[in-house]
Amino acid sequence: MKNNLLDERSIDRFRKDGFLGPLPLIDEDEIDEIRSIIDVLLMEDSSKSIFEQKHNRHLDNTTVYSLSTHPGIVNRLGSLYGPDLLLWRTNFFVKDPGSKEIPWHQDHNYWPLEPPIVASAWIAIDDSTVENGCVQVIPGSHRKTLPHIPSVNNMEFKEMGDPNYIDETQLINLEMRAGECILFNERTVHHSDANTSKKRRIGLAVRMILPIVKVLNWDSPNHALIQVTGEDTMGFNRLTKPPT
Ligand SMILES: O=C(O)CCC(=O)C(=O)O
Repeated sequence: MKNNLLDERSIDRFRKDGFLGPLPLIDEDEIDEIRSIIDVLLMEDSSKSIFEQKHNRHLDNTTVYSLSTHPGIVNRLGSLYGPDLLLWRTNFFVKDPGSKEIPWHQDHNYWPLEPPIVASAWIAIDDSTVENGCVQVIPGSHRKTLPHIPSVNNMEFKEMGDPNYIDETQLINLEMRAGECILFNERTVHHSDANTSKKRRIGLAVRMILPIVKVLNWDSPNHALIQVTGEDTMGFNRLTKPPT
C-alpha cells in the first residue's frame, strides 16, 4: 500500500466493523530495538509514579513519539479521519503474567472528550496471543452506545460494559506479532483476558483526535496535545511540541 494510505475496501471495513487489522507497521529487527528502549523506560523509576511511567511517554521520549507518529499510523488514520490529527494521549498496556482481565468496554465512556470522537492505534510491542491476553473486539459493536456499570471480578477498570448488551459469541481475537497494529474507534467494544501465560504482553495505545474535539479539563488540566499532521483549524486545545 503506497505511503500506508488505506484503500477503499479497508476504509469500508473500518466503517462496517469499527476496527481494522492486524496491520504491518514495524519490522522484526526494528521492534526488537524499540522494545529494548521501552523495557528501560518502563523500569521502576522513583522519580515517577506508575501512572507517569506508563502514560504519555511520547511527551518525554523520542522513541515513543516516533512510534506513535509512525507514517503507518498517521497516514492510515488520515485515510479515515482526514489530514488534521492531534496526538492526545499514549498509554502502555503492560500485561505481565498473572495480570488481570480488562473488561469489555467502549473507550468514550471514560474520557473527557467533546464530541467524544477518538481514533486509537494499538501497537503490539510483544507478541500478543490468546494465552497472554490479546485484545478482543466485537465487530460492528461501534454502531451502538453501551451502558457501563461498576466492574465485578477484580477487573482492571472500575467500570465495564453491561454484559446484557454484549454478545461475546461474536468476539474476534486480535493476535498480533510484535510490530503489528490495529485501529479502532471510541465505541468499538473491546476487552482482554487475564494473562494466564508466562509471557509478558505490552501494547502501546495511541489516541488521536480531530481539531473539533475539545479535551475537557476534568482529569488532566495541564495536559497538552501535539499536532502531528495538517492544521489545528479550531484552536480548542492546548498544544505543545514533540520531545527532542
Ligand atoms: O491492552 C489491552 O488489553 C486493552 C487496551 C484498551 O482497552 C485500549 O487500548 O483502549
